[in-house]
Amino acid sequence: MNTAPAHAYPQMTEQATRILEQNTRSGDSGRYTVPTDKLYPFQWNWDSCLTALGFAGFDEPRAWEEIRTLFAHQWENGMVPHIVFHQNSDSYFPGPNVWQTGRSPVATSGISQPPVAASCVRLIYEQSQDRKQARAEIRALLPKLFAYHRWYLTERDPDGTGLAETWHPWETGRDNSAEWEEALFRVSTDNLEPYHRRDTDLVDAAQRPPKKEYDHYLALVQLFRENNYDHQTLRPVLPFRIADVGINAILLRANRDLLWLMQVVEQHENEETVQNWVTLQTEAFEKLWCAEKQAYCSYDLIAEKQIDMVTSGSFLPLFAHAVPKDKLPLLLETMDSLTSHADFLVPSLSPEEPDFDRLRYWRGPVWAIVNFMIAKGLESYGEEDRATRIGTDTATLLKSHGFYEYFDPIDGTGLGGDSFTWTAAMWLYWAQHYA
Ligand code: 9WN
Repeated sequence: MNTAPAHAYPQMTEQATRILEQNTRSGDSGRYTVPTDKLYPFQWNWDSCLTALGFAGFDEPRAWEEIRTLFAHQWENGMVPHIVFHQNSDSYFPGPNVWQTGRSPVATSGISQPPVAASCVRLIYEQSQDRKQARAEIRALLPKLFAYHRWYLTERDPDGTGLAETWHPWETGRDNSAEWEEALFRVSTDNLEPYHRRDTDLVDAAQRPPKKEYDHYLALVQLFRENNYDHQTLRPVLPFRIADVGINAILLRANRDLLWLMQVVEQHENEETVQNWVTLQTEAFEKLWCAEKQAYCSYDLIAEKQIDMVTSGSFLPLFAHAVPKDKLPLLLETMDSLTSHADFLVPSLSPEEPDFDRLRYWRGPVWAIVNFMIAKGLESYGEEDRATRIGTDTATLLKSHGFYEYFDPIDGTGLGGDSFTWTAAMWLYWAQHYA
């Protein structure tokens, strides 16, 4: 993948490094990064794992520490929360007093996020200079990673279908994707407590989810809270249960990478279980193929129907290497068709979908981290040209507009938060090679 010499843009690299350092905070369990100052003042799950890749190139111990700090807050049932509230802050809503998960001394949210951890650990190991430390870190992390995946494949898949369930749009990491709308609006807001969101104090409201969606996000949090985060009582009453194509692709890749990590440190204890998950998940992926859209789509488990929309998530099965030979050319054709409406790949929602909105968060804008995963997936199929196109688009966006949270797929304008940690990390680890 490395087509240009690293550090071809020394100022960009310096700036990206500074962003990682400036967004570093100290917690009781170690250092961690916030995704960006003020807008997201805590530690987020998949942000931290992907950010560790950025650290890996210039400070390996710091990369491991980022992941260690996150996993220090794993729940007993294996779940790794989507937010760890290390320090108090009023600049984000909802905070720990809304979640009320009862975790102490450090509060956390009560839902998870896409499980990219195992894959990031593998990538850090692959380029590590200090193999001794890397192996020790892997040995310590393995049982935690296994418990995390087991949580997804048991509590979130009690019937053993091979598709993990998502119970809140925030878990998908693609929060306001149009895919979730119909299911989300089934959640009753009748008893919604009054609230004041903070995100729109900091970012133009046109770039964030509308109030109606926020109402439903919070009503869903209330439901979790009323059921004490107990999966057995929650599942039957939840109006929102989705098989998200993104989470399931990331989880499948994560299981493959977990097997790989087990080989590296010769710890074979749970190998057979993970191998069985991989087989089951690979078969289950078939259910997410939408012939009409020529793409992978999420599935509404309550309405029992496919959510037939082409999103950036539709291409994440490439990252999982879950696309069979007969479907690959069709999926690639769908990806190519996006270029007739968007100058920059990969829009989070296809411009051909009626809900496309070039400015609004996960309704159209391009995200560097998703691009990275799709490009990685393309490479694994030998699709170098397409991977290069995505890498080059990402590098151009960052060079021309800065380290923003997301970007307009039509003119490239930087949107959402600025000096964004995982965007900077993606430059350091990946996109700079395409500059
Ligand atoms: C809710 C931190 C997170 C990302 C998500 C992104 C956004 C939070 C929010 O920011 O979500 O988790 O309040 O909007 O959608 O992917 O992890 O960067």
